[in-house]
Amino acid sequence: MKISAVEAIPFAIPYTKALHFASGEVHSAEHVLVRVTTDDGVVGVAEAPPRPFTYGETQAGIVAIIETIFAPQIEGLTLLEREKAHSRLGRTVGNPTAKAAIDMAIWDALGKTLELPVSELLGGFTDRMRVSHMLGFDEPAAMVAEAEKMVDTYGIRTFKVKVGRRPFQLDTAGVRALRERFGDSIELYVDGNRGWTASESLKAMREMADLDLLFAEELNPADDVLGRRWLVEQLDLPMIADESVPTAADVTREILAGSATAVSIKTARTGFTTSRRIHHLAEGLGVEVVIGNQIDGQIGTACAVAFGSAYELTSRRAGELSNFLDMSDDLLTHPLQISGGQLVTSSAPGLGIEIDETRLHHYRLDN
Ligand code: MUC
Ligand code: MG
Repeated sequence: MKISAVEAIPFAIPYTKALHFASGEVHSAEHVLVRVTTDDGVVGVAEAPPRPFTYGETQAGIVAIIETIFAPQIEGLTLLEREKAHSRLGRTVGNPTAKAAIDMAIWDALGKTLELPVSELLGGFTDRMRVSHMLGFDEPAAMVAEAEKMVDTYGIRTFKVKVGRRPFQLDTAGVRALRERFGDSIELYVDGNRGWTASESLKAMREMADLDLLFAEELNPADDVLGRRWLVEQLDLPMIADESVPTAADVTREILAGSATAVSIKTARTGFTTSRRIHHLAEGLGVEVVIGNQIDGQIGTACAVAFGSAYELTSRRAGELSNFLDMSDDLLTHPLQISGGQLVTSSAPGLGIEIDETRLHHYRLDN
């Protein structure tokens, strides 16, 4: 049960379809595979997806901080000393995805050691989640075509539409086209990735007032505290905080300040140990949560569905679990399968996933 090694392996897998949104774009999954090995030979895995435009982490930076700062702090702890690991990683400010991947790899190794699925160790509420698909910037007709493919192929009926362009009509036209094509057979919400000002956000949301949106996420800058509170007061739908709440303390501040009314939980950003704290906090504060996607590959998605299905609150809404569909390949021996609009969490020990060593050898950047 004692952790003997923490490794950080950079890899890159191209996307077949790039995702464009207000704060950036992703063409290749340049992630870091984190492997935690114990003295009795158990190996836990997770992946860290750097989002330089959001948190300032880069692939090289994640490898460096894990190898030089985090691994020496974690090696020697047992798999049950997760709070000690959390406390030691917490001495360093920032670096959310590097910390989260170490935390989740420890949970995976613990589940394998105890021969229990992580999702059941976390809470065991259900074994599946409905899936929400993210539609990046595009022409309205192309967005409708992509949504049709998701409905027909995977049964997905919830869509998060990226917005935040100028003029805002570029985005509202796409959302309207989706509602007109599918009527009330789909759920729709929008995510601005901080692209608009508060007043642009209000104008855009008013233009979409008849489109029955579920949520609006991070429409204007995270540090525009008063603008965000003003928007919450004007809008009659939950405002999700995403980039503005990378920690549990940020969730407390945003919700109590009245500048958000719902929270995106991303396991890629807060692992299992901190996501659990955020879940409990959201439950206590009585706010909705959505399981978000940090543009995860299949390893990260397995983590997100394991966490999301563990609790009633996190499994109530569709989780963002489908970005991996746009990758040309991945690292798992058994690819995740979305069908009937749902993703089932593995019932095998740990995260229930296995790394394909041939694929890892092919895509890793350090050999
Ligand atoms: C999202 O919900 O914002 C895009 C940027 C990022 O940090 O995460 C993704 C998805
Ligand atoms: Mg977001």
